[in-house]
Amino acid sequence: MVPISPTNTPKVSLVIPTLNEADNLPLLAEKIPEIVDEIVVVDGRSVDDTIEVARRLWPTALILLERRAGKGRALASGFDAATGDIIVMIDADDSMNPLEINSFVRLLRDGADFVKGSRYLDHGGSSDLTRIRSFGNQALTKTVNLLFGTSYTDLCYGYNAFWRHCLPCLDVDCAGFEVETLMNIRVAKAGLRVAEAPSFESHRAFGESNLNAISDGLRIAGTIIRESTGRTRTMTDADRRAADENNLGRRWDDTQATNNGSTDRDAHAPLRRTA
Ligand SMILES: Nc1nc2c(ncn2[C@@H]2O[C@H](COP(=O)(O)OP(=O)(O)OP(=O)(O)O)[C@@H](O)[C@H]2O)c(=O)[nH]1
Ligand SMILES: [Mg+2]
Repeated sequence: MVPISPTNTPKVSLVIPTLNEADNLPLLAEKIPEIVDEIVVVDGRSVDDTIEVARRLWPTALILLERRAGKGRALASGFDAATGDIIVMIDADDSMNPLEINSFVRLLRDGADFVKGSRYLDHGGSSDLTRIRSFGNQALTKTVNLLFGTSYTDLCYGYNAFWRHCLPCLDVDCAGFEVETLMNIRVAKAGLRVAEAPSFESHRAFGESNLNAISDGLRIAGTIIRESTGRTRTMTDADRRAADENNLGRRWDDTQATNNGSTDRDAHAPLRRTA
């Protein structure tokens, strides 16, 4: 199989769902690391200046207008549109530290198929989780671990990164905040190699939360039940061989990655940023 990128350097796409995040996007933008090659913003019909601000910050970004509400739908559209070898999802509200993308990508290149952020590992944490949210998340995490044989420490957290070859197994087909749960369960059912990375979540900088602990908690519980009885898209041997070929982390080494003296960072058109 032909390597995904001509220089054996994975292209990294960042998918950002937005709903009225105009004030937060500049804070997020200033921390996005150089490793990110492509930005895909999926807006859920914001009524503030989110789209204009996104266009100004990232003139080369792909900005999608999602007709239907819901973070799950937004991410599904963003994943479809992203062209990277590695896809990272991050919230727009400046609650997640974009610099952590570097450690997520390192774990992917070291052999993981899917890396999930966790606020419960050493060096992770949250100044945002309320007691009720944390209790619900822990209960749901334990339930998933029991039902699907996983050893996750954090189920309902929206900061993840994965190789493109995970997309058919993820097959994101849900509407709302149950999306992280759905993805975490489907990668486990598919037998993908999942790693957790410590992540620190802050309080959103501006604006209101769109999540309702009770109604969204119930949707997440419903997703767990459906996934425990529903279909499984496992990796075939051919899928696994293709994934291993594509998993550049196995073969990648900094010295080999240079191409005629240029560094791997030169290999992709740099993401244009404006102040
Ligand atoms: N496109 C789109 N994005 C959404 C929608 N709902 C939420 N988002 C985005 O999804 C991300 C997570 O939503 P939040 O409202 O921050 O949810 P949360 O992190 O659980 O809540 P807080 O802890 O209070 O921030 C943010 O970037 C939102 O702008 C939606 O219906 N459509
Ligand atoms: Mg948030």
